[in-house]
Amino acid sequence: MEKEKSFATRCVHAGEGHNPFGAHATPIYQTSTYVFESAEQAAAAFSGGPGYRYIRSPPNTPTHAAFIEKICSLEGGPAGLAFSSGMAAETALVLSLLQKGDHLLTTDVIYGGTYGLFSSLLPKFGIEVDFVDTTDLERVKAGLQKNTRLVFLESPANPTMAVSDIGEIGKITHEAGALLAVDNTFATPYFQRPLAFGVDAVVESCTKYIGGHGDLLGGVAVGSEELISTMRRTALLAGGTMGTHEAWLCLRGCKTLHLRMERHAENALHLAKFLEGHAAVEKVNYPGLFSHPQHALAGRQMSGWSGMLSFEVRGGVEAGRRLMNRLKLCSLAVSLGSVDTLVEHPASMTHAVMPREMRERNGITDGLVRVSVGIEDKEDILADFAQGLAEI
Ligand code: LCS
Repeated sequence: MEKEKSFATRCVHAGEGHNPFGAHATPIYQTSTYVFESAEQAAAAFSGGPGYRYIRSPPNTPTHAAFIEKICSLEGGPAGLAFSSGMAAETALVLSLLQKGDHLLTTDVIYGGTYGLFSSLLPKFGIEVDFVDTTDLERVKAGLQKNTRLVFLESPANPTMAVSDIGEIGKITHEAGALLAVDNTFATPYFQRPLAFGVDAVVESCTKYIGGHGDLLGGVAVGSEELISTMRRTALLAGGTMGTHEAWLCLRGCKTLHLRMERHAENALHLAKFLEGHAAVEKVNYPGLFSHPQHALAGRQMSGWSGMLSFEVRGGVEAGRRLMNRLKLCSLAVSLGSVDTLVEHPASMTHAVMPREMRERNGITDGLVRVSVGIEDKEDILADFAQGLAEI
């Protein structure tokens, strides 16, 4: 579908409509393999020709192809690939671009699973990894080495919402001869399109806002045809392909992405302001607040603040635990980006794998509570936190 259509129209229409029998909704092509009309046709398909071959082999199925066309249209990239999880997308990215002796420079506030992949798996393959504060451009410059092949950012970052300057880091990275990848899970293409800043690859966990309803596991990578074709070879060999039903759920999720993200962001700002004014709250991390250290930068590179925030309760970990145990409407759970509000404790849950010293240095304190603000009525969410925080 042509790019000129507005984002909302592309959410609904991009990738759709290539259906036989006039099916209105894209069908779920629940098949593992494909039948060829001749041995010659099969040989051509397996020697790099177009078409479907086998479900692990991109383009996987027509359902996957429809989802990839839609997400590429939303992220503004020419090519994409769907994975069984966000972690599978990241793994395929690093296995495609890095080899023994290479260096990966990444950010020091990052999802715990990504931290684990980079800090414990990659060094096994002779890949050096450094975590730096990427909100500071000087540290990024200082962190680049002769053998740096990839810089990997998460912005806004999980769970402190730290925002890194994607455009500037892209320039610095490219001058050093490396590539830049951005994890766009928190902002989604609705609020941030890293490829427009010259980034080489976007990866995203579809488990979150893309699926949007907390009922699937998936991931995606979008980038240049050259980069994605390298990843296709890795994905074919390493596996980690998105399931067909998940591709269909992601395709459907994208159709309401623009509506959901607006409400997530409206509710998150409302809750962030309430928490910032609450006597029991020490500090709120939300890019939409003037108190956020990169508020101005976030305003330049994002078109909205998205639905994630974190905050420190006065009284530290014990007060945080009391709050989480008292919440009634909001659920205590990891993951994020679902229609309902989820609350979790990064230090003991999503980021427990990170050494305490690194967590403390980067603001992932024991008292930090993370909220994935849902699309319920904002006053109901606020009332739940008000009762949870009362006399804490
Ligand atoms: N990137 C970010 C920013 C994430 O937050 C996550 C998962 C991933 C990648 C990995 O995606 P997955 O493989 O789970 O699809 N974040 C989680 C979180 O904060 N709580 O539970 C999972």
